[in-house]
Amino acid sequence: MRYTATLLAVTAMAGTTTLAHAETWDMPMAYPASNYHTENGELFAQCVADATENSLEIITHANGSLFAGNDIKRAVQTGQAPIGERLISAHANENPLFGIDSVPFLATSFEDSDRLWAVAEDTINSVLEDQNLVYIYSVPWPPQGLYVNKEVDSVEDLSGIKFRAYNAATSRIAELAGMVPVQIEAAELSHALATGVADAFISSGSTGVDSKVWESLTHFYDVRAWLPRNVVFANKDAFEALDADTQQAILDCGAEAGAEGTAKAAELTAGYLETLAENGMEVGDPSDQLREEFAGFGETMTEEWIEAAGEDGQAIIEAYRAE
Ligand code: PCA
Repeated sequence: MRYTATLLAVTAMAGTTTLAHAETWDMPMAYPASNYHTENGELFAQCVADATENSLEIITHANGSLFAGNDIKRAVQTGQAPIGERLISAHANENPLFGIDSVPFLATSFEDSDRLWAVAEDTINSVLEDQNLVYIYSVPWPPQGLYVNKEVDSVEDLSGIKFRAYNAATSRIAELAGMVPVQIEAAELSHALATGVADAFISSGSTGVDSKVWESLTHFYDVRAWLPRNVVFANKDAFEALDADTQQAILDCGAEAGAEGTAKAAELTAGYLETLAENGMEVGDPSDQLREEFAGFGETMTEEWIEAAGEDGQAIIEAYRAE
C-alpha cells in the first residue's frame, strides 16, 4: 500500500503517553494541475485537512503522474491508492450504468446534468460499493463538442478520420460516423494530435485549452453532446478504517467540493471557447445536417444504452424524463 500512517508526535510525560497520528492519503488524478477539477481536488484536500486538524492529509497527484488515468480506478479498488479521481464513463465497459452521463443528448446543460446525476447517484453509489469503493463527490466537464482538422458540414466529411476516444460512447460515435477510434488519455492528447495519431475528438473546451489544441486542429463545433463526470471515490477498507469524525469530514468536504466544482465548470465554460477562438480556431455551431446526423446517433445510442443497462438504467432515464 502506498499510503502510510505517520506518527506525528509522541509525547511522553510522567507516566502518561499522548499519541497524535497523522495519516497521509495519496490522491491520483488524471488531468493537469491547472485544470479546475484538479484545483477543486486541492481545495477538497485542504478542507479535509482543516476539518480534521491535519490528522488526514490528502496529497493530490495531477496529470496521471501517480497512476495513468485508466489505472486510477483499479488502484483505488485494490487499495494501492486510498482515494482517486476518474472519468467514470471510461468504465462503462465494466458496468453500462457508469455511462449514464454520456448517453448523447440526454443531458446537455449543467442543470440537466445535475438532475440526471441526482436520480442516478444512489444506483451508481451501490455499483461502486460492490467494487469496494465509497463515492465522495462528482464534478461534470463542460458540454462536449467536436474538434477536427478541417471544416465539416456532414458526417460524410468525417469518414475515415482518426478519432481520439476517451470512453465507450466516443468510440461508438466514431464507429457510427465511419471514423477510426483510438483510445487516448487526456495526458497524451497533445502528443497524439501533434504526431497525427488522431485528427479529431470530442471533448470540452476545457480539455481543448489544456491541450493547446489549436497547435494541431482548426475547428471546434459546439455540439453539446453530453457532460461527462469525474468521480472521486475512496477505497472502502481505507475509508472504514478511519474514525467516524474523519469519515464525516471527507463526506462533508466532498459535498462542498461537488457543488463548488460544478459552479466553477459552469463559470469557466464560455471562456474556454473564447480562448480557442483567440488562438485562431473556428468556433461555432454545427451545420443543421451535422446536428441532425448526430441526433440520429444519439437515438441509436440511447436505445443501445437502455438495452445494455437493463432495468436499473431504464428506471434512471424514466425518473429523469418524468421530472
Ligand atoms: N475532458 C476529458 C473528458 C471529458 C472532457 O471534457 C478528456 O477529454 O479526456
